[in-house]
Amino acid sequence: MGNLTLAIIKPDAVRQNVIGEIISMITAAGFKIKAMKMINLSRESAMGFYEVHKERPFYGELVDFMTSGPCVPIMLEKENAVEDYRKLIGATDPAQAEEGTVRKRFAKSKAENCVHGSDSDENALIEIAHFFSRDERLTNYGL
Ligand code: IDP
Ligand code: MG
Repeated sequence: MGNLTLAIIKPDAVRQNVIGEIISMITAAGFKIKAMKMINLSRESAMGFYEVHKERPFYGELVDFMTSGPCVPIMLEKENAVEDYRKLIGATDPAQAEEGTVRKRFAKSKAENCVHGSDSDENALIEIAHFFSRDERLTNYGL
């Protein structure tokens, strides 16, 4: 069972000024912050990060959205991190998200849904390495 995941507080949540509320929900759920920063993603970086979705009809819209303002990538540690964090954020479409989840509380649409979460242990490591250098991680975990 992996113990790391990559969260991103997306530009729509930064615009709503709810970075603090979302981090509070994350830490209250037992996650430890292992690396964090606020950045403006370049188009190149956003396209690379979402490369798995490049054939999807919403890819262009997704890259536009993710480069529309600053976002906050966060490396998180907890036992069963990937699954537990995805439970905390709720379904991709906030209309489907359960009460008490981050997306139910703050997301406005399926596209602008406040937060990202890795979908597997393998992708978590790839995504953490996309944003954080060895020096930026409190724990290197051999990455
Ligand atoms: P996830 O973020 O819950 O893992 P994915 O299916 O991996 O969802 O999609 C990645 C991101 O692409 C979503 O978080 C959302 O921002 C955007 N997205 C997903 N489906 C749609 C859609 O049907 N229309 C517009 N944007 C979408
Ligand atoms: Mg996904």
